[in-house]
Amino acid sequence: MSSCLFCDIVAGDVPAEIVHSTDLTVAFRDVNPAAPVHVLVVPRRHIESAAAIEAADAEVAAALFTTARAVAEAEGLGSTERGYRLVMNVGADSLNSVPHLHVHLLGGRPMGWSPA
Ligand code: DGP
Repeated sequence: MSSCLFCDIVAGDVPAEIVHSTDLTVAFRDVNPAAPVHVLVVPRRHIESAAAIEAADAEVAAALFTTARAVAEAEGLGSTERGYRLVMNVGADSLNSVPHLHVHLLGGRPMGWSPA
């Protein structure tokens, strides 16, 4: 894909505060945080959204969640007393704005039942 913001962050062509990376994933802080901890976990390989995940993507899909857990633990959110929220937006109604699969990891404050 020629112009994708998160592909550019993964490639190092757009700066971001990267907090964790693996062979399959990169995690970086959201530029517009909605919580004290707001990290985006993305696959290195371009996948448009959660709605585009196929069975062959099982390894990378699992890696998104294991990376999110590693970030949460590193940010001090790993205990059941703290915890965190994972959000994946799909399509216009969800306000998905960047068409590269990403998991929002939100935490550091109690949350009500709203997206963030
Ligand atoms: P979504 O609305 O689910 O597509 O979330 C996209 C998120 O990406 C949004 O919370 C803001 C964040 N974002 C947009 N542009 C940049 C950027 O250039 N750098 C970083 N770190 N985050 C960005």
